[in-house]
Amino acid sequence: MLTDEVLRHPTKVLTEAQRQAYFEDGFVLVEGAVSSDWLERLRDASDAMIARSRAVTENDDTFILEEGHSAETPRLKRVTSPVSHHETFWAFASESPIADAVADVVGPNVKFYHSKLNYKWAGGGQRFAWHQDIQAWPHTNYSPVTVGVYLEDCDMEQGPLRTVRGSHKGELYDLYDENGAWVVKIADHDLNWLQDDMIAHMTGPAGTMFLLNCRTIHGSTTNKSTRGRPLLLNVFSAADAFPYMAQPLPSPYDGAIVRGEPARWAHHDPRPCQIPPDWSNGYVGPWAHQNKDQTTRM
Ligand SMILES: O=C(O)CCC(=O)C(=O)O
Repeated sequence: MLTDEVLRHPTKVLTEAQRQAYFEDGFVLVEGAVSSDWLERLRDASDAMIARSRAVTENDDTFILEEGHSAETPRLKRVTSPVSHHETFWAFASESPIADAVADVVGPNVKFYHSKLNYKWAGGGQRFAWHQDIQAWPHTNYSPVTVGVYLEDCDMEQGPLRTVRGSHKGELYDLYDENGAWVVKIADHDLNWLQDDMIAHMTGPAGTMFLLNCRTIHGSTTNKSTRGRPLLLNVFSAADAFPYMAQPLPSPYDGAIVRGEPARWAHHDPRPCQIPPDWSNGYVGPWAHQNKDQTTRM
């Protein structure tokens, strides 16, 4: 659905100004978007996952471990596809107002794509180099949007997600390095135009939500604080956007329609998209590549 058509539908969760900001900037940050009831349920589900991780000693399909992880002191980078592992995460993705917020920016027909829970543990945590998401999971159009929700307060010390304002309107960059390795990182020389005042930090109290367009350049630094930064990320698209490469984070809910109706016609955006490695034999996430080069511009 084209933006003009989306705008003909009144918003349900965002204000009109927030929706305009999303289209203009490629993201929007909304404090107090998630109720305390949902937050409590999500934290309980997260605690249950952390408890399960105590029995885990190496990365597997569910847990990506942070250095120093042990049964006594769990340290997680990520729970992959939380919707596959705890019913609360799917209930939140499908029943909570976040899917309505997505409808506000993609139109009334909304499809679920995948989810992840990035912890960024206290005193370290994963950093993410500047990148765009859509090259990792190309779709027939650029409606895919990630909804981020902080389960705890997140300030500048905790390595909040940060975005480059308006970058969704620019080009898609090469996420392979000069040796052809998939590094999920935009090369420094491609970002020589980037100024500090173009960068927005997604900080806020627990329950803060942001919507991030799939073309928007974003990243985050390490967590220098003594507090963790659990960030739940759910990706949705308009129902008329169809992925054409293997799903990197499969779940039983791939392609589930969470609002409105399935599409009978695919919508195609003519702008080209880079193709990722073939994930059909398993996904290798950015942590496998990005922490090798700590000098790179963040
Ligand atoms: O957790 C973060 O800070 C960034 C996550 C991210 O950029 C991604 O998963 O694409």
